[in-house]
Amino acid sequence: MQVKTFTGFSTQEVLKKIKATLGDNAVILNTTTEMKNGRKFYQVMAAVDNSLEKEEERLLEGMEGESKRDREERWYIEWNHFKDQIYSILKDTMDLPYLSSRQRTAIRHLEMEGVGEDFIVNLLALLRRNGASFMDILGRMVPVVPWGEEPLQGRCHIFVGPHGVGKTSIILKLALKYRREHPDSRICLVNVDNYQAKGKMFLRHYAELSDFSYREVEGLKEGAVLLGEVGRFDMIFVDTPGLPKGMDFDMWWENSPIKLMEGARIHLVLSPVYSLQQIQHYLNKFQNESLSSLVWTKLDEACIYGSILYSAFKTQLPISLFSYGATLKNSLAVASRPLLWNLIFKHRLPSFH
Ligand SMILES: Nc1nc2c(ncn2[C@@H]2O[C@H](COP(=O)(O)OP(=O)(O)OP(=O)(O)O)[C@@H](O)[C@H]2O)c(=O)[nH]1
Ligand SMILES: [Mg+2]
Repeated sequence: MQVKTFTGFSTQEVLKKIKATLGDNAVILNTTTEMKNGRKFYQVMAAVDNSLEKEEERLLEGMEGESKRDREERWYIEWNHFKDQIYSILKDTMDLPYLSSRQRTAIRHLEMEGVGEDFIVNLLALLRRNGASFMDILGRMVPVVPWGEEPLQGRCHIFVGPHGVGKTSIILKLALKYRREHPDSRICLVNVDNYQAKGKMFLRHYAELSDFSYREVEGLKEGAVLLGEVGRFDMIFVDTPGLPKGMDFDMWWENSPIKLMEGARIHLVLSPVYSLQQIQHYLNKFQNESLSSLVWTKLDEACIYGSILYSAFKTQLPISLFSYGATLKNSLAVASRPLLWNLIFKHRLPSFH
């Protein structure tokens, strides 16, 4: 804090001096007056707290020193805002007499579900160009492949996604489902989540309870052992960690000991409880050409579901599974178009079927 006393024959004169010396953020601490040569003479004690300015400076310096990654992330968010505004203007200027009133209602509903402006603009453009029905066009924009069907078939399935989205839960639900459908099958649960002891214990505990094989892979050595064992199992489910800030899936995958598992299907687990902006961030973070499908969890906790359509449309990855409960029983559904449309247009969870 810098404190100074200023003097003058009028308050205006003194305030001017204070402003010139201490700036706009100065505060008056004390004022006294006395008579000098028959005129009122003012003495004003003022102060300014420089620590705030210094903090601001530090922050600005920090921004200048921000990493290329952070800058790119900021640029990406700004670009997305900008794009949304362009789409919104585009949509408003589109001539829409070719839409029936039912189609208009459906589009309004999709907007409220939060499918995103570019989804709506693309839908409108396709409706204008094609004579096909509304649901056909929507279906073509959003790929769905039920879990277990080609091209998602395979012996090894890896689940990736943000912290706490439900990766471990999905694996346990799928392993139990597979066991029910194939009672003599040999199932192996693999943990590559070497960041969190809690998730590891959870998976190992259930593997023991349900008589599944269990492996932990921390480095290349365990990875190579697992590769040698693949043929021993009918189904292998691999649990991975949520990735820390600054690490993209690409980077993690390149150094991952399970990268060499041939024909493994990688599924990105997301939830509609995240905002569309958060979903866009995760789609960016986990973007990888090896991804096979999108798995959606916590449907029971979400209030809108537009991000499910948005993500499938943007990535053209099929939706494969739905999870709609925290319990392991009766909370998993293989994705299908009827389930998806019921969820989007009627907010009906798969459990109602
Ligand atoms: N309501 C609801 N809760 C769920 C669902 N799936 C998972 N959960 C809960 O979400 C929490 C996190 O689930 P996990 O399976 O541990 O998530 P994860 O992605 O493995 O988490 P990390 O390993 O910490 O990254 C747990 O309390 C689960 O019971 C779901 O579909 N609905
Ligand atoms: Mg986990």
